[in-house]
Amino acid sequence: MKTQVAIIGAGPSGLLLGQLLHKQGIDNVIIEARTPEYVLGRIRAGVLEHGFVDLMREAGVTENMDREGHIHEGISLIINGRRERIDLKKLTGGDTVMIYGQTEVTRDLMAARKACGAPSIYGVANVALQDIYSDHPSVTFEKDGEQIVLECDYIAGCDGFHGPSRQAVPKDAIREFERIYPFGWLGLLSDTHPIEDELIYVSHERGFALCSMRSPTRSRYYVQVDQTEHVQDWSDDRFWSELSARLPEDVAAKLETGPSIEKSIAPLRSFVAEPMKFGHLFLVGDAAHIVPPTGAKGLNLAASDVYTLYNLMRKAYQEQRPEMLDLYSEISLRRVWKAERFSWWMTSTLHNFNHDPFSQRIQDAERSYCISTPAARAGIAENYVGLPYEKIE
Ligand code: RFL
Ligand code: PHB
Repeated sequence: MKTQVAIIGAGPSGLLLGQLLHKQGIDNVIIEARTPEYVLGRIRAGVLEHGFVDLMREAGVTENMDREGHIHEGISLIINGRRERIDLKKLTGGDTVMIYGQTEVTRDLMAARKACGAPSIYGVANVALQDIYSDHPSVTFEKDGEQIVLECDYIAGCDGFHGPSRQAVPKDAIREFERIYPFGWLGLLSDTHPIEDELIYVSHERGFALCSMRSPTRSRYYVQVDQTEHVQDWSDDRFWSELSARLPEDVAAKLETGPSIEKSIAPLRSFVAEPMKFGHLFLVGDAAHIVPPTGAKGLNLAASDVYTLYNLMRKAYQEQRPEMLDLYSEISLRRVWKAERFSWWMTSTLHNFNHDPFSQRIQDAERSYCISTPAARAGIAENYVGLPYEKIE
């Protein structure tokens, strides 16, 4: 089997890259370890930057998003009972975010791929990357017991944090930066009306909480929990009462509770691999970097990697300038580290830690300052809506 770009992973990174390349006539094959149903069952992101939405538009996959996505012009921060709205639109001169779930994005991209007939192979096993530093790399894998060799010009490793692409890189060619946070997020999805029209981030003495949503009838809530907690110890009732306890009384009074559709605990981690290109292999999205979810940046960062790689691949194939691909790491990492910084800052400021007295006072000051002036709020807004993508000349 032969293609131009072998894409490992059919999460949002792989599917979006595949669709954009296909539209430009650049041949690609996507291989995925799981089934489509399994991929769609993972409940993750809900907030899309406008850059993400623009890229979906370029891929021609916005029909459902335009109909069902909701534009949000602001978010609220409630810190020790003091509430401030961050007016995203006003503070950024017109930018907003879109509420549309990762599940829906993935479903739309899967449907578009099926409709255009580009090949995706689900349920593959024993994926291995070969000869990444040569001009003729390949990906080998098993499908239904048959051994397949996929020859290609380039490999896009879109296989998430635990996938084989990053593991295929020689240890002395890669540098990894990591921070693990001493807590996790317990998330609950329910078919209940969201507590308010906009997202609310809460910093409370009992811990962080987030009120989010997927639609006007579907809510997504999170509470900070100790990393030793187990989801089976959290009945729906226990979750709802903990969430209520972290909200101001007037807000908690509006909380509509109901049975959970999904409930899970996610660990929080910051991680960056440098560089993101190794010979003919490119790491994209979670395969290269992880952010804690507090800044809503993970999926959005995956999209900016895709934007950069897609545009550089166009230069390589359509203008015969393959050397342009050497810029991939440098351009991607500039934006990655800014999003890492913002996600680390949101996490560090809004969650409870076991701080020493000095660090605790500094955190108190940060919490009080960050919502206190229009300039401080503007910094949050600018990062939350997403920093601009670097144009590729
Ligand atoms: P994914 O989604 O992990 O997809 C990788 C795919 O690769 C497949 N794979 C393999 N395929 C073939 N062979 C193998 N050996 C393979 N090994 C793995 C996997 O099965 C999978 O299908 O990575 P991708 O595409 O880079 O997308 C990244 C996003 O999923 C992630 O960054 C976001 O979900 C993060 N995130 C959020 N991001 C946002 O931008 N806004 C948010 O509001 C937001 N909220 C969140 C989040 C992540 C969360 N969790 C659970 C970590 C909320 C949460 C709770
Ligand atoms: C979500 O709706 O799942 C969500 C929203 C905002 C975040 C993280 C997750 O910062």
